[in-house]
Amino acid sequence: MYQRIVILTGAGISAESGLQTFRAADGLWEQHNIEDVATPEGYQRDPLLVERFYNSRLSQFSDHSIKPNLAHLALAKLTREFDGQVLLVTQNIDDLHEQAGSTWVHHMHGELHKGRCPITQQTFAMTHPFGEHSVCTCCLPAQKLRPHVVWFGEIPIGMPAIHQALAQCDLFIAIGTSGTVYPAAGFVDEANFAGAQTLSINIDAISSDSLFQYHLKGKASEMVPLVVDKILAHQRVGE
Ligand code: BV8
Repeated sequence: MYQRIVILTGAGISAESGLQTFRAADGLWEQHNIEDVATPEGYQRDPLLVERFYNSRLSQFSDHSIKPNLAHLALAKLTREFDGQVLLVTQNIDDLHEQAGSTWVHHMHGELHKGRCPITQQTFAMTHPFGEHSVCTCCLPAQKLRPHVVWFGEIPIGMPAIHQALAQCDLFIAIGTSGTVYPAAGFVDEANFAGAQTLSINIDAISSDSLFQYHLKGKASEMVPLVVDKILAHQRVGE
């Protein structure tokens, strides 16, 4: 049935694992202005505030209560068992796809568990919270690491590879994303242009639903396993 699949996940796939989304009533952006915590200007203006924002998200993982849910596990099964090509692109900076067993995850907005040297752009696994003690080993004097995260106004990671996969895909599935941030929100247009089938899975109806041929309304942990089973059984999705 399908040969080349592109999957885009957003904060909604991690919601059932206990991680806040961005735009829910109790979401991350309700407690902070995007401009203050997710832009280079905000980091320049008040690095301690931004470090506190990302350290609070890092600390959620310290008690190991945040685990992959059935949606993450189903996508890992798809990447293992599908006999065609799957590109798993996530807007999320958590590592729940990797914890679920997905081996090749394209973090287009970066990764929470990595810091980046502001001089060399080299990335480092975070062993301490962001701050004076998290410094690079590639410079003298050592430089304080910034979050390895794509902020608003910065260019997402690996865009050429994503555009190429979208141009060739025959199925595009967006899971748990509000479709409000570009360029990710425009991927469905590229998939439609490529003649792919397009499916969105979301607990709510969202404004970009009309751009998708199919929409499954429900929790990712319930819908994604069903869709993965259909794909592996060589059935069309969305019907
Ligand atoms: C760029 C990392 C240039 C940080 C993030 C005007 C028009 C168009 C574009 C722009 C514009 N002005 C500025 C722009 C560009 C800007 C942008 O799009 N702004 C928006 C606000 C208009 N974009 C950028 O700046 C990007 N860079 O454009 O560079 C360029 C581009 C290409 C090539 C050359 C140059 C960079 C954007 C990256 C910003 N960084 N994250 C961090 O994580 O701290 S964005 C952040 O929000 C996330 O990463 C994610 O990408 C984004 C959207 O969030 P979602 O994942 O969708 O989460 P949200 O809470 O919104 O929604 C959750 C959904 O899940 C909901 O729909 C909910 O119903 C659903 N859900 C909840 N629970 C469940 C569920 N679904 C299923 N099951 C459940 N259980």
